[in-house]
Amino acid sequence: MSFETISVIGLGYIGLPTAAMFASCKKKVIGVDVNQHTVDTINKGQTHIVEPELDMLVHAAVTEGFLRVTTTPEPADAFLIAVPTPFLPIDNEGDIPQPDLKYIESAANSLASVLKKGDLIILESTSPVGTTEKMAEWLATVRPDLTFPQTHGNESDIRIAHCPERVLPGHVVRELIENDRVIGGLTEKCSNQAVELYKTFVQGDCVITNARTAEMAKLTENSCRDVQIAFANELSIICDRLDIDVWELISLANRHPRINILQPGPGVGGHCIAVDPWFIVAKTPEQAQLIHTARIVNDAKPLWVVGKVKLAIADFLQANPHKTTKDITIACYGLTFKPDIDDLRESPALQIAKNISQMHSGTTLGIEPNIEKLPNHVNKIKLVNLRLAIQQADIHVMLVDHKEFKGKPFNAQFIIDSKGIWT
Ligand code: SAJ
Repeated sequence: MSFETISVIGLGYIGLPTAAMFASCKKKVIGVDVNQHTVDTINKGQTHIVEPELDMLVHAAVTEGFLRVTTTPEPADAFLIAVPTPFLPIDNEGDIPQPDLKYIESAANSLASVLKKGDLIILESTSPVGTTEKMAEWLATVRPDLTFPQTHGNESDIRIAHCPERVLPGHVVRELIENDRVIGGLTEKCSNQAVELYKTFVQGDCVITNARTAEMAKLTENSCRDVQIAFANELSIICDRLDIDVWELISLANRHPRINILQPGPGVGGHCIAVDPWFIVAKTPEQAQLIHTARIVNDAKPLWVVGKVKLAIADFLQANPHKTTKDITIACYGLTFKPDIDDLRESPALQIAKNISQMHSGTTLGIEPNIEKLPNHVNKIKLVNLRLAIQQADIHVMLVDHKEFKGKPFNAQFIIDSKGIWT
């Protein structure tokens, strides 16, 4: 089977780079996204995402005619679905968030009308165990004229596989090429075809398993990291209580040949590690005790940082009795969910800065070199440059270790350093 035309549905942080990679290998790629602005931007050869090398790849793909983007699916030989899998709204504080599969369902329904015998469909979106099978059922219901792997095995008209993305934001293009891929076909034939498709640009190994294991592999990777970060975050709180420098402690412990503790921070953000472990907890709440606790530990860290800011305000007022809270300017350094990217999704730093700006009657400054404009819901944070913040702020809160902030740029009495780069 040769895949002449490939369609990528959902042109976000994963879909767009993946579409551009296929196009760079001179495949005809049809990108699909429901957002008209995204479609218009890409068709002009531009990108709506900051990611190294991506703008160049997309520009070349569009100008050379290999990538075209639309709002509705068109016929293709292979379809990759890379849409978000968020949570359903939570009714009560403390409830376990439940996954919302509506974007996968609507992507599947929209491509169903253009499906033809021999097509391959790959679900790349991070998904709770059982989603690929569910998607196959949805498709079979809409297209009773075609046969599917769940009923016709290797002889099915349509092939379906789960192949989770595993690339790290900031290194997406390199990791798309170099990382190994887990390929979970609903049948052996589905897996083999998916491997053939990815081998277009993947230099890593394409390892075959079944769809449920592939789904669980992705959730396991991110849960493992979440649990490890929770350990580091808990250590930072213990060390604060015991007056021990947690970063020195971790670097000492990591000299042990079998210890590799991660770094504490203001919390865990992004749309992956802060989300995916819940998919395991939601499915097996009785069994997933440690994974659940790690989520709670990491989610509590931003409020702990806010607590430290409150203490710093009290200390500042004690040291400056002629001043009131209104006179105090607090600077929050970094607002994205991790260093050197422009992504504010599920950012603990933004949550902390927002929280400070709402509780604090004085000025709250935000310093974010990767963002030009802040979203409306954080309109009490004043976005300024580093120089101005250093001049104006009384309390300095280090939240994201962007390269611009490295090598302590100033001396100040009141510093809360959640990343350990100024202490
Ligand atoms: N963080 C810490 N301490 C650390 C490492 C990270 O507090 O030592 C924080 C970061 O600041 C950030 C969050 O964790 O807020 C997540 O950052 P990350 O760099 O660990 O991961 P993501 O979310 O950018 O990407 C992860 C990756 N998964 C793993 O490394 C297991 C990536 O490979 C996945 O493709 C991605 O999730 C995804 O899309 O699922």
